[in-house]
Amino acid sequence: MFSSAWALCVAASAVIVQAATLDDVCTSAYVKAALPLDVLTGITIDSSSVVVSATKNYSSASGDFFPAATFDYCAVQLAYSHNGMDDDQVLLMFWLPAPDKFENRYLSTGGGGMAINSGNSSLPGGVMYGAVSGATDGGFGSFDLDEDDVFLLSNGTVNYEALYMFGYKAHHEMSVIGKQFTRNFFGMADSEKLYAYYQACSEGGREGWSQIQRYDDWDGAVVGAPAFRYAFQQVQHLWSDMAMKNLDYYPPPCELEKILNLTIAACDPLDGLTDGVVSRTDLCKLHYDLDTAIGESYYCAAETSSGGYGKRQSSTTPAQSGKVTAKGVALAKAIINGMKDSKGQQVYLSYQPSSTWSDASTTYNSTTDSWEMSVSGIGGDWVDRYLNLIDSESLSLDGVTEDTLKSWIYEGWQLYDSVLQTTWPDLSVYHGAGGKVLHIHGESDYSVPTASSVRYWESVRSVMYPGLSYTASAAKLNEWYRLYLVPGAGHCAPSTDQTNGPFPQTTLQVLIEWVEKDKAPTTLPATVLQGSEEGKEWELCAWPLRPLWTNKGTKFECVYDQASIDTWHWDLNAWDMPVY
Ligand SMILES: *[C@@H]1O[C@H](CO)[C@@H](O)[C@H](O)[C@H]1NC(C)=O
Ligand SMILES: *[C@@H]1O[C@H](CO)[C@@H](O)[C@H](O)[C@H]1NC(C)=O
Ligand SMILES: *[C@@H]1O[C@H](CO)[C@@H](O)[C@H](O)[C@H]1NC(C)=O
Ligand SMILES: *[C@@H]1O[C@H](CO)[C@@H](O)[C@H](O)[C@H]1NC(C)=O
Ligand SMILES: *[C@@H]1O[C@H](CO)[C@@H](O)[C@H](O)[C@H]1NC(C)=O
Ligand SMILES: [Ca+2]
Repeated sequence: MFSSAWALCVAASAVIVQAATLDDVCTSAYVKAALPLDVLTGITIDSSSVVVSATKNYSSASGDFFPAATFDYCAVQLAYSHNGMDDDQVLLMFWLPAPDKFENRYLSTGGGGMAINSGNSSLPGGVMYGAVSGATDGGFGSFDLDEDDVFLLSNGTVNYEALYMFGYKAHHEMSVIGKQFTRNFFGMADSEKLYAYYQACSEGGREGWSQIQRYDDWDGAVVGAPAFRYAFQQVQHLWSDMAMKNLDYYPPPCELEKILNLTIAACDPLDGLTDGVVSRTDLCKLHYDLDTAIGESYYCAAETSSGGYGKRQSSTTPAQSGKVTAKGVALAKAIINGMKDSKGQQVYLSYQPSSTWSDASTTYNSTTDSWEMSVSGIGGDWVDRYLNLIDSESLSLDGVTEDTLKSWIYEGWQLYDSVLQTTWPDLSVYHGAGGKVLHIHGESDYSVPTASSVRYWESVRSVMYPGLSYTASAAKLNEWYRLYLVPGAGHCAPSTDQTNGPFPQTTLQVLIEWVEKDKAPTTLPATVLQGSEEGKEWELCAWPLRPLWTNKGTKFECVYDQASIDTWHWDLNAWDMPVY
């Protein structure tokens, strides 16, 4: 046992701390003495808020972003406040590895949807690599509250503090506090390097970019499918509904599912390997004619869903059968072709063919025995709450036109450009400090269009390397920021429709090797995580190279294919402003 006198002597050398056990350091007194009280001006860490507990032999299951692992950790929750603000309290949760497992690493984790954290679920992804892992509650009141829960104050005005915390402030504060706390806790000398990382997907991907665009807090970041270009991203969720309204056609879900299945079947072989995975959605765009689906029969059995959490009743959908209609195909085309205004000008990019039609879901009405529009919850929440400042989730598209959607984008873009848009293309602060980025995005993402990430990578390339040829600037950017599209993957996860598709489960490990050992990845390793090919290893190609199998599927290459690359570049000619 260590005496409390020793515990107070936190700045003692790393040698002493590394000889300590988890029980020696995972105490309230030790943690309080290690708090970085003066690390950020304008904030006060509340020593009395500290809650400490040790967990031994914790087994964390295999996830999409990290493999299974078993480890001991010390959980530390603490609170801080911004000076001069009433009722302000921000909670941080850190999981720290045992002293003999610590590898001079720190990892920030982020949220998804409207959440700024993922509870504890992302924290194992750092501890298993000898990193202290952190999560923040953004000051929203608890780790379970999301930004949209607190965005409107009770008098109907905007909670700007919560908005800016969500936008970018909370993550910067957590990184600064977390890194110094890590140093103090493990008694690192000032001369010792602490490697700092980030890993998250979706909204968490946007949070990652919010930091990379402003700060140099991290040495490396894994950002997945970022929900950025926010005003566009949120409104584009309403495009499928708008397209249905324009066609006055609300398809049974089974019809769209059939169109998806036919698309996957037709486009799977175009990459040179018939494996159930559309690794080249660009070739699918170039060569698959959706009209060939018209007249194909579909059938889906009746289903009763047991009315999950928050739903009072179970709901029943009837058996669906019929033939794919011309209107069903017109809808699919309108979705793939993306948002247009009333003049036919392109407002935004869209999903790749072979993505599920998630925004186009309809609801069955048993009174009329027909399918009805079910407005996208994410899109509706954005317009009601963030544009109209109404606490509601029942947006109707009555009276709404393509030009209304466009005006919603413009309004949100102006209102939140500096806080949520998150597409600032000049990364010179982060790059200047040596920061690396591994950006991944499922090629069949149904929630954040894959082309959205391609567009941002291209914006950074053209803004940071003007005057160089395409291939020369791409090569320069790839020296520190690489984008990998994941064949068959959906949103931040493998897809249920293309189960033989891989997912890059060890990306943080690859990043660590790149940052700490200068081992730059060329291809990114990925593994099939489900289905009959579970465990099969893949290599992902770095943009702008594209995967291709030749020799009857026996030879794999990453190829440069200009016609395919061009399909990823959207001319958003509805705007006079640059859209990064
Ligand atoms: C740790 O957990 C694993 C399985 O979860 C178990 O097999 C093993 O015995 C445990 N070890 C200790 C030291 O408790
Ligand atoms: C998160 O981790 C802390 C510390 O181990 C634990 O007390 C808490 O119950 C965990 N929360 C959930 C939801 O598992
Ligand atoms: C709304 O409430 C907030 C928080 O209580 C307060 O600071 C603000 O002044 C109020 N605004 C108006 C217009 O009443
Ligand atoms: C689509 O394919 C999946 C997987 O093979 C299958 O389970 C489903 O029934 C198919 N849907 C339709 C409408 O044919
Ligand atoms: C179903 O349709 C009827 C008739 O149009 C309508 O009154 C009712 O509100 C609809 N039910 C739901 C759940 O939308
Ligand atoms: Ca294939």
